[in-house]
Amino acid sequence: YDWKPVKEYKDILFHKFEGIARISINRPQVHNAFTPLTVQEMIDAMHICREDADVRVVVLTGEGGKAFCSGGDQSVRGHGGYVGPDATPRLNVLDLQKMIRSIPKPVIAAVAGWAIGGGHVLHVVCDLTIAAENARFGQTGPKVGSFDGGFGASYLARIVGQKKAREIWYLCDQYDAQEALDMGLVNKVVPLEMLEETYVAWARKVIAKSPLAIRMLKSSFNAELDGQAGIQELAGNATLLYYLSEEAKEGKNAFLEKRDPDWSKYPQFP
Ligand code: 2NE
Repeated sequence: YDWKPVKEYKDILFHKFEGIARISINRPQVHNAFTPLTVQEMIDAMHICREDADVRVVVLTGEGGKAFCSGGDQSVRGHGGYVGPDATPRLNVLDLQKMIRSIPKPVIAAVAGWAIGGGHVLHVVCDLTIAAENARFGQTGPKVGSFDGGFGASYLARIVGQKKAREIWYLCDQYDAQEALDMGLVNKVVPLEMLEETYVAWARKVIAKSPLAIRMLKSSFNAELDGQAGIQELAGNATLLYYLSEEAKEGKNAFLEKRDPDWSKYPQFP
């Protein structure tokens, strides 16, 4: 595949091919653990993916074939969060999780090797997960003095059920790709060497569908779970569609032309 670099970063690689953007954590020496800088770069790349109309699907992955992501880099964990070059402790991965959820395009996690701790939560919040056979999943928070009680707990429980989610967090066991598939935690398992062709094939299938229908579906799935923020997303899409209508344009035109709007021209449905 002819992946073209989009922008240079220190901790991540960012490529595009056809309508697919690929964000890949590039810290294989620590199993792709993230620091505040890694997350800041991923957020920047996600902003670009949101604004770029050519991008229809985002793929999140990790370099090296041995890890998707091993969560927060424990060597820079300080008093109150993970510490970057500005010496401020941060948990900015929570902002990244929200972006993955709210970007109006499907995000596919392509998991080879470890998806552990905060790295596991990252794949959980993605729309779809394709796992290589060597993938290993699990949470470690209670072992290393951490936890994610947001999407990492509640959304995980929506996916695998309350009992299994509590098991995952309370025991901190690791699960192989087949176990993950069996509990509905991933969509598909493929041999490692087929991971790239599989996520490209899945992305192409999504890209062949109506963009607005996919956008509406993503916000519809989120709306039920995300409370007011979820309803805001879905309602924002309803406003987008309404702005495309002649009826909505009549309101704006009447205001600008300093006249009363004439709604009688527009069909009323039962
Ligand atoms: C992933 C796992 C189980 C792999 O084990 P193994 O034995 O295959 O590899 P090893 O030797 O542990 O790791 C290779 C190198 O990567 C570093 C290791 O320290 C090691 O370095 P060297 O000894 O070769 O110098 N490494 C791996 N993960 C790292 C990490 N997260 N931070 C810094 N260095 C890391 C095993 O490596 C493992 O259990 N890793 C730790 C997983 C973990 O606990 N992550 C943090 C969870 S908390 C979190 O992510 C979080 C949250 O809970 C809430 C908000 C935000 C974040």
